[in-house]
Amino acid sequence: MSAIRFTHAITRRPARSAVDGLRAVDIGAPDLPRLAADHADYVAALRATGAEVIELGPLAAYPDSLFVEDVALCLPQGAIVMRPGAPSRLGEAAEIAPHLRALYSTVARIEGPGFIEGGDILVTGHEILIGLSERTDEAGVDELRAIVEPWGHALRVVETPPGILHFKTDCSLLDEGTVLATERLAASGCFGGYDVIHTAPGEEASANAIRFNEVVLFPAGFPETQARLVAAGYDVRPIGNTEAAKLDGGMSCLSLRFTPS
Ligand code: CIR
Repeated sequence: MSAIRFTHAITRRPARSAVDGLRAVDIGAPDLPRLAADHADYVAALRATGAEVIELGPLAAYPDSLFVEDVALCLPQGAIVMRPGAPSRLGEAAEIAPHLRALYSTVARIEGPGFIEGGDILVTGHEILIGLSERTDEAGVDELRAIVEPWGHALRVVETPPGILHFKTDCSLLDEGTVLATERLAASGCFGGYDVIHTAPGEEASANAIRFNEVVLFPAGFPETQARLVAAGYDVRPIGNTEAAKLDGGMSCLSLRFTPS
C-alpha cells in the first residue's frame, strides 16, 4: 500500500461556543473538557508522525470552526479557500486564508455565488471526487474546477446520499487507491476502480478516518471496522470522537493536511 505523506497539518482548538455547533440531530451538547482532550490526542497523533502541526486558537464567533477541513482544500500546487454552504460558517473562510498564505505561494478562493465545503471533497491518487450535498452545489464545484483543472487535476462529481452531511462523512482515503466506506455510500457505485473496505454493520459512524503518513487516525469505539483495517495492514490509532460526533464531526474534519508548494 502506498503511503500518503504530508509535511504539515492545520488544526483549530475548539472554542467554548462549540456547544452551539451545528448538528443534524441534537443528542446533547459536547462535553468541553472531553472535546478538548480528544482534540489534543488528535494533534499529538498527527505530530507523532513527524509532521508540523499548526494549532490555531479558538474562534468564539464560530462554534464549528474546529472543523477546519471544511474551509479549505490543500493541493500540492496551491490552496483554495472554500465557501461554506452553512451560513453560520461562511466567515470561517476569511479566518483561515492568512494562515494558508503564510504557507503557500498560491492561494485561490471560491468567490460564489456557489458553495463548497472540504468535507465533500476526497482527493485520491487518481482524481478529486466531490459529493454534491446540502453544503456543496454545482456552482461551487464549477468554480473549483476552473481553478484545479489547469493544475492538472481531474474532477469527478457524484451525489452524497440524502441524509448524509458530507460525502466524507461516509468515506475516507486509506491509500491512493483504497477507500474505507459505508456500504450505503459504496452501493452508489462511486468507488469503481478503487479497493473498498466497508465499515462493519452498525459502525457506519466510523467511516470518517484519515490516513496521515504511516498511520490511520480512526474514531475509537468501532471494534469490528478497526479489526478490518488492522487485518488489511494499516497502523490504526484510535482517537476519542464521542464529543465531536455530537456535532457531526469526525477525524478528517479536524485538520487540513498538506505539503505546501
Ligand atoms: C457542521 O455541521 O458544519 C459541523 N457541525 C460539522 C462539520 C463536520 N465536517 C466534516 O465532516 N468535514
